[in-house]
Amino acid sequence: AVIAPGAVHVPDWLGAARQRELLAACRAWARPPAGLRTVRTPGGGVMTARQVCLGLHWYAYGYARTAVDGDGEPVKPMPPWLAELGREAVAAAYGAPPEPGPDTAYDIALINFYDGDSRMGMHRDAEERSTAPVVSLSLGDTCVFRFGNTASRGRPYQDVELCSGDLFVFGGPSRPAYHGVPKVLPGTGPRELGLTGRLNITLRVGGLG
Ligand code: MD3
Ligand code: FE
Repeated sequence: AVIAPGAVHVPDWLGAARQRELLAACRAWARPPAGLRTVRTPGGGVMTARQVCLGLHWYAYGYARTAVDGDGEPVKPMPPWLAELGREAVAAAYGAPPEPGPDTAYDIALINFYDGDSRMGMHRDAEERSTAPVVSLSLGDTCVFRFGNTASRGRPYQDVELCSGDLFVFGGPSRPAYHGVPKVLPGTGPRELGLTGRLNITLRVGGLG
C-alpha cells in the first residue's frame, strides 16, 4: 500500500523463516561489546526503546564509529547480507532496484527493541547525508506507527499498524517526514517466533564516508 508518495507498506514481506533468522541475528548483535544500550536524547531524556547499531553508532549528536553513549567499543560491522536485504526491500516496495552508484550501499542498521510500554516520539531522521530511502522491518508485537508530515510533529498524520514481517520503505518526498511509534500492542506477535515485545530494524545509507 502506498501511504504517501515514496512511503510504501508491504505487509508480511519477510516469511516466517527470514523472521526467525533476523531475530536470531538481532539477539547476537544485542550482546556486548557495543550491544544493546539505553539511548539518551538531545533534550536530556532517555528513549524507552533500547537500541543496537551496526555500521555506525547513532547518538544524540550524530553518528560515531564507537558506542559513544554505550560501552565505547567499536560498532559491529554491517554484514553484506543485510545491506543486500536493504536493496531487495527497495526493489520489492518500488518495483525497481535502487540506483547504483557511489554512496548507495546500505551501510547502517539501527535496531530498536520495544517492550509493552516503549514508545517513540515524533521525530525526523536527519543525521544521514544521503537521501536514499530508509528501509524498516518489524518483528514481534504489532505497533501503531504514526506517519506525519514534513512541516511539524502534529497533524495531519496517518496511523498504520506494523506487524511482524512487515516492510516499510520511506523515500523521496516521505524521507523527511515526522514519524513515531505511539503504542505497542503486547501479546500480538506470532507465538512461534518466541519474542516478547517488538523489534524494528531500519537500514540506511549514511553517505558519511
Ligand atoms: C519515515 N523507528 O529508527 S520505523 C527510527 O518502529 C524509527 O522503531 C521506528 O523511527 C520504529 O528512526 C519507526 C519506520 C520509519 C523509520 C525511518 C523513517 C519511518 C521513517 C525515516 C524517514 C521517514
Ligand atoms: Fe525515525
